[in-house]
Formats: sequence, structure tokens, C-alpha cells
Amino acid sequence: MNQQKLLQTWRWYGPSDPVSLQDVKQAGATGIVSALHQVPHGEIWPVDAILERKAIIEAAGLAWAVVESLPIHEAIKTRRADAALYIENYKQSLINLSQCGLHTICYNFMPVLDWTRTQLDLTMTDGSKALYFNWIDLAIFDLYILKREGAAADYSESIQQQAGARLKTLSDAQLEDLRINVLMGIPNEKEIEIEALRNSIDVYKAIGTQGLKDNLVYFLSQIAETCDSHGMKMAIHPDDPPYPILGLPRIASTKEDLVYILKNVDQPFNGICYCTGSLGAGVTNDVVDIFDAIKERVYFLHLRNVTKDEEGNFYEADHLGGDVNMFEVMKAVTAENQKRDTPIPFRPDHGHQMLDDLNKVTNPGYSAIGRLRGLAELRGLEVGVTGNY
Ligand code: CS2
Ligand code: MN
Repeated sequence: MNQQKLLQTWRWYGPSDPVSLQDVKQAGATGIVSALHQVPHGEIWPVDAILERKAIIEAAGLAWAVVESLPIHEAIKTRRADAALYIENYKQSLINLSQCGLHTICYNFMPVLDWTRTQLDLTMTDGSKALYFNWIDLAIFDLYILKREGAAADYSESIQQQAGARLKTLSDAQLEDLRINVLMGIPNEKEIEIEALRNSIDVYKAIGTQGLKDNLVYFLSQIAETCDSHGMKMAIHPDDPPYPILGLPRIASTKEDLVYILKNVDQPFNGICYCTGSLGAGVTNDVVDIFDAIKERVYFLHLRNVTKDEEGNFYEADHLGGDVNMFEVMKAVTAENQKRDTPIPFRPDHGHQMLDDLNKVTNPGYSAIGRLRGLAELRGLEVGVTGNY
């Protein structure tokens, strides 16, 4: 019993990542999580480009364990007339990845925007910096920058009032920072513009929550045969934050959402990326209870912590701090791991910008030292919980 360890991995954005593969080795990870960010969303990932990335990773003595992300084109999420073309492309990318020995794929089904924060440098009491989500700032963006029609109805009186009052204190430069932060995407990928966001919001308004669920189920059923015959494991990442924002629907925010996704395409390929930080930001989410409901189909773990306040604002806390009981999470995930033939990959999802990294340009959430600390703490916790030294 308790023989198998989780596979420790590290997200690496590719050769332009300021964190080198040697740094990753020194941090103690053995598996790499990577993606071909240079390939525009919706295009086929060519075999030679996948092999090239794989060779770089392996030359450093590491292994490419998980693909994060193989992005879903907006045409699929909105089930546009040309969705079929993009689904065919997706299937071909999956086949190409399988031919290169890559079988675990993380993706998300969040409309238009990936993760959303309002501040990327909230100073902690120890001087390190964390990513932060604040509803008042989001309301300022929504009401006064995006100027979304009907946006006010989505915020309480109190939030609207506080947003109006705070707006008066913000300089143009601060407002511009807020705009950049909310629209910030994945490094090296195309940024979204305000006008495009407005148009997408209208499209998703017509689709609605159930429509987006249907589109996900349709997508999964369309790729099922390819995944099954090529041994692919798909892991959907939860919504981050796990709330509808800017009028956009959300479908992977709660236990019920995740169970719905698994049940509606009830095949082994269809799985979950269990992200404790994203799910933990939901005030009614009990992350250990969620894991229990979905554990057989969890193919990837993002271990991260958040501290919330009573208004639902949250900052990214130390991995062993915050509201997520990482001790209970680790007990649950390592127990599930013992039932597997292959270890579940996990990564320290984000970390604080700290120490020397405070003087460097880093990818938000993905600086080296904060994640190194997170990985070290999580590995220690694993040994402590399992007794598997
Ligand atoms: C990622 C997400 O950086 C992160 O927090 O977990 O941005 C993203 O949604 C995942 O990569 C899945 O697509
Ligand atoms: Mn995550």
C-alpha cells in the first residue's frame, strides 16, 4: 500500500519561457506540462512541431507528461456553422499527439477569456506578490471600460456604489492597468480586444448556460471515437473564477457541473483537471467533496490555494495556506493514486512572485521561485501523508 507517488510536473511555456528547463529540474519536477502556444487556436498541431518540442524537453532529461492546453476554438464553443471544420482539426491534433506518445490533454471551455484576475501584483504581508480577483474592480471594468449593456443588473447595489466611488480615485493609468489585467491571456497567445469581447458577449448571450453545456457535450461526443481509439484522456479545467462573469455563461464551476459533464458523455476518455484553486474560489464549493464525486475520472491535478473574503473576492494564497485544506486534498488524491496503474500528474498551479523573481519580468502566476516553494511543500506533504519516502 501507498507505494505509488504522484507525478510532479511543471508548466513550461516553451523555449521563450523565462524559466529554463534546467531551472525546472532544480525545482524537483520530472514531468513537463507544455503546449504549442505558437500554433493559432483551431489549427492542426503538426507532428514535426510536437516532436521538436518533445525533443527539447527530453534533451533536458525531462518528460512531456501533459499537454496544456489544446485550446478549443470559439467556433466549437459557440457551435458556429464552421464548427465541424474545427472539430476535424482538433481530432487531427489529437491523433498527431498520440503518435508522439502524448495522451493526457488539458483544455477548458470558458467563453472567450481564459482565467480572469483584476490585479496581478497584490502585495502579501511578506512582500511577495499574488494574483487577485476583486468584484468591485471587475464591476469597474464591466460598467465603465467595457460598458456592457445591462451589466449593472449583475452586481449588488453595494458593489455598484463602491465601484462608482472607487472609479473616482483611479488615474487613467490605473484604469488602463485594470483593462490589461482583465483581458490578460496565456503568454504568447493572441490577446482579445474590447470590441471583440463585446461581440462575443452578444453571441454567448444567445447561447446561454444550457446552450454552452450542449455545445460541450456535442464536442465531446464528436471526438469520443478518436479519443477512445487513440488512448487519449481529456481533462477539462474548471472555470476560473467559478462564476459567470461579464455576462458570459459558465459550465464547469461546481460539483454538479463536473458530474453533469462526466455523465453526459460517460466514457473513460472524458475526464477532469481537478484544480483546487479554481474550484476553491467558489464560496459554496467543498473541494474535497468535489474530488470524491469525480475522482475516478481525474486525469490531472492543479494544486493551488486561495483566500476568499465574505464578498467572494479572493487572492492566491500560499499552497499550504488559504481556504483549501491541502492536507485533506492530498490525502484524497494520494489514496486515489494508489488505485491507478500510472501516477496522476500534478503541478503546483501558480505561485507568488517572490525573492529574486520580484526583480524579473515573469509570466503572471508562473514565476520560478514561488512555484518551487509550492512544489517543495506539496511533495513534502505527500510524503507526510502517505509515509512513502
Ligand atoms: C491555467 C488556465 O494558468 C492557469 O491557471 O490553469 O489558464 C487554463 O484554463 C488551463 O490551462 C486549461 O486550459
Ligand atoms: Mn488550474
